[in-house]
Amino acid sequence: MITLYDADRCPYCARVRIVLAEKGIEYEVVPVDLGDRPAWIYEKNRTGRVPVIEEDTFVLSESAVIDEYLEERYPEPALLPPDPGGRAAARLLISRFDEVSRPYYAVRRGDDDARERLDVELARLDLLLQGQPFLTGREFGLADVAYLPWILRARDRMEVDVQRFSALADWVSR
Ligand SMILES: N[C@@H](CCC(=O)N[C@@H](CS)C(=O)NCC(=O)O)C(=O)O
Repeated sequence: MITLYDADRCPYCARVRIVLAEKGIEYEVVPVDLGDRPAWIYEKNRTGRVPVIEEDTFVLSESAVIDEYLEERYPEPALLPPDPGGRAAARLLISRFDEVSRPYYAVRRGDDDARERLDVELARLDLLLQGQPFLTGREFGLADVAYLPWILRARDRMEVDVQRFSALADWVSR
């Protein structure tokens, strides 16, 4: 049984919860209070951050790495495209996620121009989604998982109007 060290509000944890749910993997949750982090979490992850998964003696951190691990260990349903080019495109988007997270956290801090900077990135995603239903093509996959938790939180908690980007809004509904 997989254990997920988790924090409910954490979008990186949401990435892992989504993949676990998509693949129907049973798991148990150990909630970690980020406001009062237990010392033992540093034994699971030297950065002290969540998510972390554990299975017997195997312990793994970093949401994107965990998601790729789950994809390899539980291949069905596939969350990466079947062709090498499609897989590479998904990994490229995931590795460039900082382009969205930097302005996202800047909005959260209330930095000047942050909302405009986030809009530029949302417009970029919108453009991509005008040509295809999901970020790397016809099927929902790891790239969508990597971005969705932040888009939902921007919409629901930061009053970012996602409806201004119609392809992006359709993708969220999908
Ligand atoms: N790069 C990490 C980031 C994880 C992360 O930043 N998690 C936050 C919660 S959303 C955390 O544990 N923060 C505590 C801290 O930074 O001290 C990943 O993708 O898993």
